[in-house]
Amino acid sequence: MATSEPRAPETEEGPNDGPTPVAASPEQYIKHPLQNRWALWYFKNDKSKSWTENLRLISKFDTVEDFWALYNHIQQPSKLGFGCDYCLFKDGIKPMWEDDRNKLGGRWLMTLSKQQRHNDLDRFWMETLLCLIGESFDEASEDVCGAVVNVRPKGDKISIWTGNCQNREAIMTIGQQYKERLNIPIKNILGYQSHDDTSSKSGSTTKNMYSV
Ligand code: MGP
Repeated sequence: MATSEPRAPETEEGPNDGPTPVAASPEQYIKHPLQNRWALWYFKNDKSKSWTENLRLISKFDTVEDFWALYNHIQQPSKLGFGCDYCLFKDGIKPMWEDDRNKLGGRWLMTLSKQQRHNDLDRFWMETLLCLIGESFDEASEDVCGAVVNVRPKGDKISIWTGNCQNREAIMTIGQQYKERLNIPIKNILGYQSHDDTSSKSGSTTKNMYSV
């Protein structure tokens, strides 16, 4: 009786003489792990809600491939509405001053001019993300908690948050390498401010603890 099972054709050479199957190399199917797992947050300024309620977790990732999948799926900062933020933080650290791993810390703050929204904002943010997930600051990368982009009418801001504002050496390494990586002219000064000072500031500026 005929069977519907597909059968290998029988040749004179016999069934085992075909091309030797090549095992796929792990490079072809294993995603490239990152040193840390990261969480991307989105802040939307809804005035009827508290600051904390406006903060939403978008997604977490721990491989290069999943980072790009997420990055390519979401809007660039320059397309966000005023008052919105993205925050990329190490898994387990909430993107707020109050988190245990932020409360003694501070941030390298880059303030952009209004024109830079078109020229630099998206490029700088992508480079900032790559610095974080690529652990680009040598051992000082341990001190990094996350990064934030704020889209604001008065000028956008990008900052790298670190965990302890007394860790001068790590903070300076991060500031210097970040400035180089973004190709910021030497004359443009980046300042580092403690969250303590930022959260308790009375005027419009916070004093710099460090600068590069
Ligand atoms: P912002 O969003 O960091 O900067 O802080 P923005 O909008 O440019 O304002 P500016 O004051 O720097 O000119 C805006 C406000 O959001 C703060 O004054 C706080 O009320 C609130 N806020 C911001 N952060 C980062 C936090 C935080 O970590 N925790 C809490 N509780 N409130 C925060």
